[in-house]
Amino acid sequence: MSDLILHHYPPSPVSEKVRAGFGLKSLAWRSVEQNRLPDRPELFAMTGGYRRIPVMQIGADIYCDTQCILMELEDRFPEPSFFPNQGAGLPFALSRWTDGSLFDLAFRVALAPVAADLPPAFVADRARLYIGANADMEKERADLPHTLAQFRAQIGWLEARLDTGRPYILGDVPGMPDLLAWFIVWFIKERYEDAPTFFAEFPKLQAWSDRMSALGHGRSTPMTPSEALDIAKSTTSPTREASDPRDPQGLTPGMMVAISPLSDSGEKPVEGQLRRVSRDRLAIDNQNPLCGHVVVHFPRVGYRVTVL
Ligand SMILES: N[C@@H](CCC(=O)N[C@@H](CS)C(=O)NCC(=O)O)C(=O)O
Repeated sequence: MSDLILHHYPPSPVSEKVRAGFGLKSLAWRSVEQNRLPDRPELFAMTGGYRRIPVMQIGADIYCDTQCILMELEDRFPEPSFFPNQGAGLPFALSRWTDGSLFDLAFRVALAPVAADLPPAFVADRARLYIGANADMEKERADLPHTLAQFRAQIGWLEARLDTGRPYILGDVPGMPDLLAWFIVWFIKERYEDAPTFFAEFPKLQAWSDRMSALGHGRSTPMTPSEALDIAKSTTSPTREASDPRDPQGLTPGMMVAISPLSDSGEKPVEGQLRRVSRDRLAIDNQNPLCGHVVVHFPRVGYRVTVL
């Protein structure tokens, strides 16, 4: 199998979910550091313009969104599982909370107090992405006590869960629920100045956080964006066509489609010809002179697919 390649940047909290997943499964991977602002020509050539981070690449297969990345890692490296304790399915439901409303609160807690001191282009870009076109970080700063009250109560749910005597969210071994809680806690610990005071009332969460940190990130070695591009160009994707006769949208391989996130974040859709259709995922063909032919994979949940 080709190397596992992660396109990310170190301060990215959503990437931390996958890096910790590599740690949980003790995987070796190649680390391609991307720009924090969306100036990523090599990556965009491969993804067809999907702008979020992280993206996983295996040869000429490109996996967008952590839902898709975690599914693929579980398929390829089933042990140790992301779904221990008969936990299949539930963690994806949990991810709609952690990656949705909980992340939105964490974003405000981490960014609002310091927005005035950060590069304006960075703040404007992220505020547009996570709060919307009318984002006002000054207003968010003034509203921080309310945001913290909401966030604190929900972090309290994790503390209550860990107070049942088990070391991890769903029992004695770590799994995807831990990765989901971890990237939020990691984000706040890394970026919120008052994090030590904030977490002081959550001793179980702090002990769990030490265990999560000890999982590590597996073994990574650096790679440049152009090396990753060369790998895509010199590899043929083994992904075969697949269809799903029960698909509610009647999607079938060969159709031209546009795929865009459901959030109102102004992101451009990715267009391509469908190759694989299933209940959980889609894959499209993407052709670009920089990377040749690649197959780009997306999750179904959270994305709208339009037939062109
Ligand atoms: N649903 C996506 C969300 C990814 C996401 O929002 N990532 C952040 C980085 S932590 C991002 O892409 N920010 C904008 C950017 O880096 O251009 C996933 O699960 O992968």
